[in-house]
Amino acid sequence: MKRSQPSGAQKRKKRKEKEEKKNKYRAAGEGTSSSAQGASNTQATEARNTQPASVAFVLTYFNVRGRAEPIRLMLKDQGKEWTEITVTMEMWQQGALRESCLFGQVPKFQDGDLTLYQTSAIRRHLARKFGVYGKDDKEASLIDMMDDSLQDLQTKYFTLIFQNYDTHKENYIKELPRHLAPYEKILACNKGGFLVGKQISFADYLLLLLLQHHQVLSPTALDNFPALQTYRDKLSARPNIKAYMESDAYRNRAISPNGKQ
Ligand SMILES: N[C@@H](CCC(=O)N[C@@H](CS)C(=O)NCC(=O)O)C(=O)O
Repeated sequence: MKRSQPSGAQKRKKRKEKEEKKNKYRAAGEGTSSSAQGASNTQATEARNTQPASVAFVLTYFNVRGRAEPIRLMLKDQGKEWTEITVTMEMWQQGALRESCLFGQVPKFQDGDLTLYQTSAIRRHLARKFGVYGKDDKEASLIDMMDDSLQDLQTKYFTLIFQNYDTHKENYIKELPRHLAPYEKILACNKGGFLVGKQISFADYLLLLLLQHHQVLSPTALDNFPALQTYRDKLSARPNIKAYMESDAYRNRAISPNGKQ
């Protein structure tokens, strides 16, 4: 049987419904009308208010450090402003935001008319933009290598936090020196004081955060790693990083959504 074609009025109705759905998401996402975002709205609004008109960075993520923190840390260290759209579980579960994200996940990052997903791509995009991707191709490749290895460590850490914290924490801490040793070796050799070369790179932001988070997990984690300690202190003393890490925005933002750390 021939299916009946939707009439013009039906088509218009469908279009209107679609538009309404989109607007609903927009309002919730920007946090201007949704009470679900609570305190985080203030942060997003503050960022918007202090942002020069020419800056159009927008980061969409949950109110945790998680995968977004290396992005935030790089933006802070480089003195950039951005608008933070804080996603609540309630918003996420509604589904419209998830459906609007290319791979159904956040972080989402907007740089003007460019929308990016995938943390690594976002970080590398900003690193190229800010000139923290090495002085030449050789350094860039070494930075990629360091960052990929750090992401391996981050994945191990996330697995512990999200999947088997109670049963595996002790063993994880026992194994940790083996995972930190390569960075100790690199930093002891590199007189530039960074993972690669003589200037900070996007990989350094991830290492600094991983060191901090592992020290929360195990306060003695760096005891036998003098070069890592010096490195942590040096990076943490960079004025913008110091100010950020002493701020409530950073301190009050949980490392993970399940409270494990
Ligand atoms: N490979 C992706 C992974 C992103 C990812 O796992 N995002 C999580 C938050 S950290 C997420 O969106 N979870 C919600 C979901 O998958 O429904 C990236 O690095 O950006």
